[in-house]
Amino acid sequence: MIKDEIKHLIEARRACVGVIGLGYVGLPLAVEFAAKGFRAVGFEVDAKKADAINRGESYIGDVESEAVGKLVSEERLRATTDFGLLSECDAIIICVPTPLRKTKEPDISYILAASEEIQKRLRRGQLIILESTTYPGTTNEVLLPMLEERGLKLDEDFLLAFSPERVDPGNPQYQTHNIPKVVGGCTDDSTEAAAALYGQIVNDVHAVSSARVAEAAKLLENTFRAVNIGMANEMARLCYALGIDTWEVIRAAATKPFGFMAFYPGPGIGGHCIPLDPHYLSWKARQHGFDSRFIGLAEEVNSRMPEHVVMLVTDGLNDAEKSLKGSRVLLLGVAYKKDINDVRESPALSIIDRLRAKGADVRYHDPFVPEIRFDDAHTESAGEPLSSVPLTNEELRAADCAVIVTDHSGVDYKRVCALSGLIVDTRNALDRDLRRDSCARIIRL
Ligand code: SAJ
Repeated sequence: MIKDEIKHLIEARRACVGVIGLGYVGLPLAVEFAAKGFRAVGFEVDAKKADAINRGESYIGDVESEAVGKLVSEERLRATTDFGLLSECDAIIICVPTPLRKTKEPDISYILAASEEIQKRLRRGQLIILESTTYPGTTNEVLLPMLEERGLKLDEDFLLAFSPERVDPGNPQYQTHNIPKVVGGCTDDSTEAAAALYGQIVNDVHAVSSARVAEAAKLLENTFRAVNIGMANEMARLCYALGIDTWEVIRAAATKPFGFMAFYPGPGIGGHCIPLDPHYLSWKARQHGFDSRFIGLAEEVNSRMPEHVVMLVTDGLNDAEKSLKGSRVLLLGVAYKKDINDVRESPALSIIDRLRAKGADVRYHDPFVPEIRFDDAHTESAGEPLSSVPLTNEELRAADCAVIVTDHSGVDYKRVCALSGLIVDTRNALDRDLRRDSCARIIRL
């Protein structure tokens, strides 16, 4: 039974572990296995990344270059663009992106490319695991046929499983070793072998009965967030209409010690998980004639928050007898969430585009993001980059409206309150004292 052969190699830590994709998921994973004594080989299509790793340089915030350098010098870790080396790996873990197409349909092209590379070198005795977030059925319906195409058979010759990634970049409390790992194989042997592998680096492995269950669990986790954030955003628009302070309402509800989990309104949702993952689930549901309305509704509410923010700015300027057209609007923060530099799917991009479409002179300050570029989805801004301006007193005084889009910790909100005439706070960044002592008109989401 190859399950026993693979488990033996794993338990003896003689298994060679290959990781395809050395991004914020793959690199920490490869480093964890290498640090536990396995030989880890990272496969990258980007030679610059592979070279950096082999020089002992990390380009991922959560991975120290010193750790990489030590493991590379001990020949425990190496990176390569030569996918021919996949044949040497006893376990291969796929950690590639799963974006959406412009039609909001799944784009599994990266998974297919990685699977083709594996298929060419697949040999008896290998354990293949997919970690990339994808719709239920991908492992069984897409990967398995590809891997069996050349005559090798599941369970007899190779094992195949899915295990969702749960990396939370920058999280000081949860790293790979203490985030429970869900594992689901296409067969029981696959589940058992994959659980044995992750059991070497993770304290808690949660085995489920199939790859589909594991794929669906991941999508539930992130759809849960998107739907609840959507509820918080709808509550914000409702409270605005009723003249009630949303944040005070949520703070009060959160005193309930059971049966409630606080989510907060914002300018919209960004990142490469929450805005995208639910569409993988709804796409698959539609293939089975099922309309997952919560996902669609959450998307509708969340994607309209930039429009709501622009309305707040317009209302605030109007009350000061100013038109949005010709007004200078200074965005504070453009990253998709606080204290990071990632602007992927950031609502700030849509807010800037909408403000520009109405004739506003838009600037931004973000200590983490020196420059932003717009894709062709942002019609008013396509092609022309925008650079972060220094947060000078002059900049603050000259703005007709300051909009807090990302509540970065390092911004001097006291000075913002002292020098701004109108502030739209979409993140509850200004506490009660700041609001009380400020002469600015402050509109909160
Ligand atoms: N957001 C809100 N209100 C909230 C929470 C988030 O508007 O109450 C916004 C954020 O500002 C951001 C977007 O939603 O624009 C997504 O925020 P997020 O906190 O979900 O952060 P992400 O996108 O980095 O999500 C990742 C996910 N991790 C993985 O998929 C492995 C998610 O499952 C985690 O729960 C999340 O990190 C986390 O908790 O940090």
